[in-house]
Amino acid sequence: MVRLLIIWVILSAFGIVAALQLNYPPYDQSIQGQDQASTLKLLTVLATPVFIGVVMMILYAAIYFRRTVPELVDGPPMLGNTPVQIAWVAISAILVLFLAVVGIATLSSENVAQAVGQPGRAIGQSGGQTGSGTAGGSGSELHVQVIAQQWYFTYRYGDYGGVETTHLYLPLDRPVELHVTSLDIIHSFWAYELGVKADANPGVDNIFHVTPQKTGSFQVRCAELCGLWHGHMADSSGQVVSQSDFDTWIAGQQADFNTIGKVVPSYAPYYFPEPKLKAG
Ligand SMILES: [Cu+2]
Repeated sequence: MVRLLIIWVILSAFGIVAALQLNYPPYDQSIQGQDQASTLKLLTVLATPVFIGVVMMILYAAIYFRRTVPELVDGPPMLGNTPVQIAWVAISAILVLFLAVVGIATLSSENVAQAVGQPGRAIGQSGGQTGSGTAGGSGSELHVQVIAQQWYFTYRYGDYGGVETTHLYLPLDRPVELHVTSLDIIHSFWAYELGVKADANPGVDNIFHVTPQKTGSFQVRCAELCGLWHGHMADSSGQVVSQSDFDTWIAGQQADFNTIGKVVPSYAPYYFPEPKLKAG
């Protein structure tokens, strides 16, 4: 038992060091993604000694309690082992209670309180402010509506006159409030590197918060089987760019939108399917 314990401690130490070295998805392109990665890291570090202990017990039993000749009798009945039971319950309780404390502390932290505390808040003003490239100021929260439809995503920027775009550009280090909805059937908006995965339902305004902290592109895909060309909805990407690059880009989008915007439905918190339009 002592020898096994020593081996377990040594292997667990190696295992924890290895678990700390790994990079955990969804990595660190957004603050929320980094939070998810560090939670995954914590769970992996805690689970490593448990996993190693279980594997060691299986190997030990397979080697030392192996039956060498065929026997048709049962082994001696074992009716519990008090020290093992106490250790088992105590270690499980400590791990679970520790995770409960971590979970409660995280839930009450500012980030999460902000994310869940404002359901149903009105999306940025529709109409108006069409000419301004820095509407809402560069430090304030940016409102972006994600519209899923068969079979692509479009985006409307509520703070910029509801301009509709085919690519998702987000400014660096600025909190973004994503309003995910659908034009037709159920989709799922999945920006993996940002740590965002949100149901996109017609008639529903599903709110998610994300703060990009690294420039670069990220994948956008649909994570809900949504018809024949569902796979096409994986063929899309977004960009995190500096605030000045974003201002230039959104100004160009607004110029384009001035001509096409007349035939696009007016900006709304959510939309409903229009079977007649689709059929015709
Ligand atoms: Cu879809």
